[in-house]
Amino acid sequence: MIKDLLRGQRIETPSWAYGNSGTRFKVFAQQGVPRDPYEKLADAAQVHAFTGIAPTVALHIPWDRVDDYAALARHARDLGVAVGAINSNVFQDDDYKLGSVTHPDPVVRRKALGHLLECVDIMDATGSDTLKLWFSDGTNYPGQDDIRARQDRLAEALAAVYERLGDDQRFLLEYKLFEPAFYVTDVPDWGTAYAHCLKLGDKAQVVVDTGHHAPGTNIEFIVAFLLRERKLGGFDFNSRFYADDDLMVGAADPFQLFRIMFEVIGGGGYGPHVAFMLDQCHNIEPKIPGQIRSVMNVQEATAKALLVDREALAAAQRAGDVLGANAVLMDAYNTDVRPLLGELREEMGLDPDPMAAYARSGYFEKIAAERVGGAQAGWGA
Ligand code: LRH
Ligand code: MN
Repeated sequence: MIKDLLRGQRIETPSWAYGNSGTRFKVFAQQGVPRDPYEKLADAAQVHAFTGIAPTVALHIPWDRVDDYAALARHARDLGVAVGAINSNVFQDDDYKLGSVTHPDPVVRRKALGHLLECVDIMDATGSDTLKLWFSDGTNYPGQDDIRARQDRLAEALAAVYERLGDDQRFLLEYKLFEPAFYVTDVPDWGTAYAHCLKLGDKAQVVVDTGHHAPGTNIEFIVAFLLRERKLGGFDFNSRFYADDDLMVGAADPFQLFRIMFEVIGGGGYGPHVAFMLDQCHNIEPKIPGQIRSVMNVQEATAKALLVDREALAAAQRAGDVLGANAVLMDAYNTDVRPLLGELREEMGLDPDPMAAYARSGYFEKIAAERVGGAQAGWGA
């Protein structure tokens, strides 16, 4: 039973995790980094080949811009993966200094909306059903712009994108407390994202990036609430010690990831209608192993969450047995699920140890030798 549920797990890796990334202080280049979206897909296919549960890859436009998106989607299929969410980018153009869809100048707003609609065209061309919208829009000083007017502009753009979506398509609106804006961020929290999506309809849902909250935020509460409202569209999984650190999911706080997956499973969110996406940057560690480890971290947290004895938990909760209820959850969390997952991988025809199997495969040595010359992919920031 639990193995069947784990066998059906689907985690989406981000194309940008395979490219160079860093901080404002330094972007460290690495050997063998892809030079184009085709090579990024090839690396993502390795993560699926060794974990068996990472069959889709999120793209980011323009970082993954190509002449023929249908050909790119075919290339993905030939590699055994598929194009997942299309991520818009209205945060790197000089015109967007004061905002994109919320900019005071309607000319800039129209340009930003044009990009969002282009991303829907790319969904049509690649067969993707999900558009992920994150806006860096915000202000840095009180008085810089009118908070309410910016919300009106945002709502207008979201309505236009919503209108353009096909019947089987949806968009996920991402919120973030701050950065790059440091006074007001126009979509700063789940409530703002939820309110905008509620007004629009079922094709608009909220994505929870686990690095986008104020310290101390109970993220699993947000997850439980959004699931109850049928407004949880997906996750951008990563982890952090301080701010939007974009570290490997589960690395900084594996217990939080377990609590999140516990609420996902309990709230009916463990299924194809919720996108489990990674959104990470491997600034210093090797990228493909970093993604394999991240997928395994989500898998381990999921296995532990599936092990929770929910009947015993419900009984303890009904009885007001605080310690008993907590113990039921901690028993599952403290269970070593690695032997179970090793068995599952063997039953799936995979090596029980994906990290060791990838290291033995020689793939890194191959790409390090082949990918010489050309411009390594990155954020281009
Ligand atoms: C913003 C964000 C968003 C992406 C970007 C790569 O911080 O989380 O999801 O577009 O990272
Ligand atoms: Mn994100």
